[in-house]
Amino acid sequence: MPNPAEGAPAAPVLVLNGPNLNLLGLREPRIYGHDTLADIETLCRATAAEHGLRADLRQSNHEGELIDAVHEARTAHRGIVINPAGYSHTSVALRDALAAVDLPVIEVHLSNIHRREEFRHFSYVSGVADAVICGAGPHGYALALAHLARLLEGTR
Ligand code: CA2
Repeated sequence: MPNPAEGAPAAPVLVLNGPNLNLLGLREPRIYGHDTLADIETLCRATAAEHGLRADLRQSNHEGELIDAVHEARTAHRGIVINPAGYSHTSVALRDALAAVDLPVIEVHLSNIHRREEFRHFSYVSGVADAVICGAGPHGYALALAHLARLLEGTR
């Protein structure tokens, strides 16, 4: 039963996944492993709960929808964990949106983008992220949520 003395529950955090991540577990297991996006979302919900957070999960294949989700997070969320996928390497617009929202942002990549093709080594998002985690597979999302929880400690 909610305790009225504690006020409204704290806003959730947003876990945002970019293009093609809906195919996880179905193709390219050598690079991205066997876990599906649903598996990762389950992990995120559980990890968020362990840290006293609630996670909202979203995935889109469309740059504008990702940007809209970031804008909505301004008022609806306390922080963002984002795997921008291919847009990491191309999207000034997504970077601008993340820079504009004034929320903690953790960037996650399943693979180690620095051990892959040269065009993946640069991410527009990294320069506006509080932390960047790559190469840890799905566990990277758990690390990101744990770090976000630390950043949010004492805030509501
Ligand atoms: O390692 C990551 O998490 C990436 O963000 C994944 C992106 C890639 O463009 C980035 O360079 C690194 C690609 C996501 C596509 O995921 C697929 C999953 C299964 C089959 C095909 C693509």
